[in-house]
Amino acid sequence: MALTEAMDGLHSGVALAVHSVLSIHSKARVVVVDFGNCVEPEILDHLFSHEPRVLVLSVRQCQYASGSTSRNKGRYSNVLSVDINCNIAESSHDYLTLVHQLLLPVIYEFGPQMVVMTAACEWNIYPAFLPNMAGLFLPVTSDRLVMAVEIDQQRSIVVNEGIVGALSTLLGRPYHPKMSQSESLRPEVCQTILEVMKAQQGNWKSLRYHALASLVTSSTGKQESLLPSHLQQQTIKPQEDALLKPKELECFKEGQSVCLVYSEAMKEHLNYADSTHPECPDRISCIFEQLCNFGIVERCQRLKAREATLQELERVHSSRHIKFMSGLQALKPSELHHLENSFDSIYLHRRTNRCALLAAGSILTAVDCVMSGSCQHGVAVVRPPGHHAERNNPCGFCFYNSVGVAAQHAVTSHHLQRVLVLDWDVHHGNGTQHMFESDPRVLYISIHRYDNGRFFPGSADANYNRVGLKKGKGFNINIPWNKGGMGDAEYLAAFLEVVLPVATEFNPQLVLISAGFDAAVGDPLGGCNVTPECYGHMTKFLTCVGDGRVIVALEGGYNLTSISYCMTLCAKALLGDPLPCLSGNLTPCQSAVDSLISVVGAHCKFWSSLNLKGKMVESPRKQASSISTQRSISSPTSSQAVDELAASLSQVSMAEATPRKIQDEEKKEEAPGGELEGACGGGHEDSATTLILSDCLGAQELYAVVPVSWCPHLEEVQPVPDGTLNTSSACEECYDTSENWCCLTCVVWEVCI
Ligand code: Q9C
Ligand code: ZN
Repeated sequence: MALTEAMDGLHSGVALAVHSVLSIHSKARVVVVDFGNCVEPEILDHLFSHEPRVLVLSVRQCQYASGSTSRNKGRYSNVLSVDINCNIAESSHDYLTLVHQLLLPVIYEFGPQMVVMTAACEWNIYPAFLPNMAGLFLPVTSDRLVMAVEIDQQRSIVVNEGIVGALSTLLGRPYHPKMSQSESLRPEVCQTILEVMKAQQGNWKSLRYHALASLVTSSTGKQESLLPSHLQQQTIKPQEDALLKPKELECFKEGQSVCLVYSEAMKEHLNYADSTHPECPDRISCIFEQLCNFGIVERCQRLKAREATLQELERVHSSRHIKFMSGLQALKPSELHHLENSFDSIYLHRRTNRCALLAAGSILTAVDCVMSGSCQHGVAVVRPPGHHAERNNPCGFCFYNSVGVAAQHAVTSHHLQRVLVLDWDVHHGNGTQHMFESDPRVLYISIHRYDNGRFFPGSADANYNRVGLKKGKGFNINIPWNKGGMGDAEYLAAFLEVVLPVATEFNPQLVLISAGFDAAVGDPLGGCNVTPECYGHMTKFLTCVGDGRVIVALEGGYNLTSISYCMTLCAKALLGDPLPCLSGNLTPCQSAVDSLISVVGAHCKFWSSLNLKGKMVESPRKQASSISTQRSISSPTSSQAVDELAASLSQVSMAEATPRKIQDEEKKEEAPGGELEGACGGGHEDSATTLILSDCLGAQELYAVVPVSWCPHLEEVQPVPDGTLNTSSACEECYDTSENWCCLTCVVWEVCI
């Protein structure tokens, strides 16, 4: 290997190191992420351009260049260059978006055994840069990460904090300095990401199937080069509070950093009539036993389970419901059995209330422990589960909404402004959504099977277009899968493309995971294939957002072996242990990609990190409750219309087997007239219509009616009363006999020539 003269010490060192790894391990794959400088940008590219075992990702700010740089076009398949025409040094948001949505998908697809990250000093890097990058790159290679950083005496303060934070992160304790409220993404960064994505789609499936891919391809040549004058180069001045001496940094605090709460008392709730019921007492004891076997329990601070108090429950449940629950202990088994029929998927026991109180109280204890600073993270091995429980009634094996009670407790008692509830139970957490859908302080994100409305709990409330209400608009994110079999590839894509960007932008002070493991391999109810390792990776990702406080609370999950391994991997992630790499095909299936496209389409106006195409209408924090009343917002530009069209067309393309529909809740049969989505123009009576519509659009010779995903009237869609729809009858209001099945307030008319 020839080192060129122009090469600086940092890069020649990295080149030699990579070369040496490859000579020792001939089959190794190495990723070099080079946050370099502009002086000699192409050295590593050239050195490794013909070495397929090395993938070079080089990110540079080139604020002196004009227009888009040619390197972004991608000359070598194993070199991905990201040249950005502005100074993004101070903006964490810019970097993180780039890493989440562009670099990580490619890195996971490449599947390296080692990542080498280099950072040159010329960049005025924001303090959390190194720890942020360390946290995100670590899990990919089971912690085989090398960071090569050039230190500049002049900026030693920022760099020192960064280095100490990075070391802490490498040691398994992600470092979370206070981040400034996230600024908006810079247009240059959005443009660059889309440009690189487009150029590299031929090389990387993860980019081809990225939720933004359809937007990328539909925007050919239209994007203007933007260089607003307000983006002058700025110099960074370290703030006073950045002048921390390493030993004062929080990351060096002694003590155990994960608390664990479990009690056998929660095994008492059981099904008298059916001992084979999946929600069985052994669920929690199996998990606990496995945590003991892996030496995890002894590494955690054990907390005592307690019952939730009346006052804590009343914040999210009605007194009627609480009274009903406490009355159960006085009933006979036969009476309890009889009562079960008034609910959906519920069995009752004399001890049900006590167990449900303990489940909720245990999570509250973990919240108090983590918020007091005595632990960084928490694990709650509890049952019965909670996320289906509504304010006023039990549902789906759930009685009190434990995570809901805990989120409200964090807001009310700990005065938190931003709590993230991430629900990866295979079922939608209807109860949690309903409790917080108008509250912007609690961001609810759920990844669940939806099956076009047919999967439990079987309501259209679980669809992607339920984005929250009033002030909570944008703070309810549903990621609905429309078929079974989803696994690591799909969950990873959901995380990299939606969960991480949004969670990072939200900047939560606390993350509560509604951790059902019924999407795991082998679950009898879920029909999905998520591996325990993947649950570990998802947990680890969440420790990288906001203040990095994460509590994992058990919800569903019915394969005792699976759930025990899954919880073990989550706990290991929280303890900072290296996680096994994800293996296998990590390309998400088309149906999952379609779901992600819908989610991004519904939420890009609330979250700038999902809005690389610049479709932002209002930022979520500034946005008022007025969105549905402001008509101006509902008139998209023509380029928006094109994007919506692209998004809805890609929906149509997966419709071969499953025409889009929201299932009539009472009527589980497929009757053509029972399709509801037509109310906003998106429904097609059958697949023949679908084909004709897309044909016409291809030929560009007809008018097309395109529903907008943010139509504020979508929520008002009701089932067709008698199950049939006569499209030729006159409109009840205006007696017009032309088509009356679309919402004319929101429809976008696209005139094709
Ligand atoms: N035909 C949780 O995972 N299934 N609850 C009922 C009715 C109920 C799942 C099927 C599944 C409830 C917490
Ligand atoms: Zn579930």
